[in-house]
Amino acid sequence: MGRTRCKLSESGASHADLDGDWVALVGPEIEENLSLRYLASSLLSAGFQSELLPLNGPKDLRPVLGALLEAARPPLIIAVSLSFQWRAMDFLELAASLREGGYAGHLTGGGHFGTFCCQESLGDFPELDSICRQEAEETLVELARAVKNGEPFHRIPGVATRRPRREVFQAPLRPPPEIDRLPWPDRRGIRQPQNHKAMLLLEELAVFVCFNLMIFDPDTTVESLEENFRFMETFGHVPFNFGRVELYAGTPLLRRMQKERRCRGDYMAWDYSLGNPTMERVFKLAIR
Ligand code: B12
Repeated sequence: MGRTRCKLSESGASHADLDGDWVALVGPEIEENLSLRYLASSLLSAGFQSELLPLNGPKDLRPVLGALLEAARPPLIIAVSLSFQWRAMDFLELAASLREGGYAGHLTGGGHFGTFCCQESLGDFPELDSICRQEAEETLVELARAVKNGEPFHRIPGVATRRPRREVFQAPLRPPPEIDRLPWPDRRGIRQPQNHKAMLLLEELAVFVCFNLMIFDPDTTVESLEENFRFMETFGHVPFNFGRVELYAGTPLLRRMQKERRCRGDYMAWDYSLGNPTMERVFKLAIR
């Protein structure tokens, strides 16, 4: 079969060279797939690299299949998005083709449709090893650990799988994770061109916006300031102001800055210097 190649890291830079165990996250990437990007950041914080492989329609099937079957190191887990019911057949077709092509690793799925139809999907598609039901940040990490260590995974909360006699077994669901405790979604591949494209799209749709740009923050660099300037120049007709990120009570940023001993003042008005001395001078010239 002649395969079109889909470069791994199509959606942006990969975290590393995928020399360790990695998880392939395959799903639609129309705009940004927040579901997969939350899963990617949780995997990374548990030590698993991942790749996001967009499968936006049948034309992506062959390139994605090629990238997965020809990867220098096969993924520990291939996780397919079963969020959208009307797209489920594309992803299940991918699962079947992966098995035909020789992928012998763990194949899981997840998302709204998978959650509610795990019984039927696992019954009808022997290619799937498991389905992660509902919010899956913790479930997928625990599944990856179990698969890596060759441990049983059928009792991991949230996992549905087939038992030896082929009946589907659903472990109890877990309570949804606390959003504040989850790592920020992985936004690799989202750069200035995507933000500019989003603005143009909004304008086409006659949606008018204004901005409060926090161009100075504890970690501002010359490059990040220049990037913000390019945005202001390109969209100068849009109303905006700009300022510095302040350290408000109760925020994770204040906690971090206190831990790093970078705060001055007291709880009524914390102050700080920007980490980059050049940027601190620019800030003083621009605002103070
Ligand atoms: C944002 C959104 C969109 C955005 C998606 C932007 C993007 N790129 O992410 C846009 C506007 C593009 C969109 C389009 C559509 N959407 Co929509 N969308 C949503 C919405 C409001 C939020 C989804 C979201 O990001 N949630 C936040 C993330 C973090 O949570 P999550 O998605 O639940 O993901 C968690 C778990 O479900 C699970 N999980 C999810 N995916 C996967 C994958 C794997 C491998 C694993 C292991 C786990 C897993 O783990 C995640 C982390 O905990 C939901 C409603 C909802 N409240 O969920 C509808 C929803 C998902 N959309 C729906 C529909 C129908 C559509 C459209 C078909 C509408 C249309 N007719 O065109 C299209 C389909 C587009 C396509 N893919 O082809 C339905 C799906 C119903 C179904 N089961 O099919 C929903 C549930 C709304 C509804 N009740 O009708 N949508």
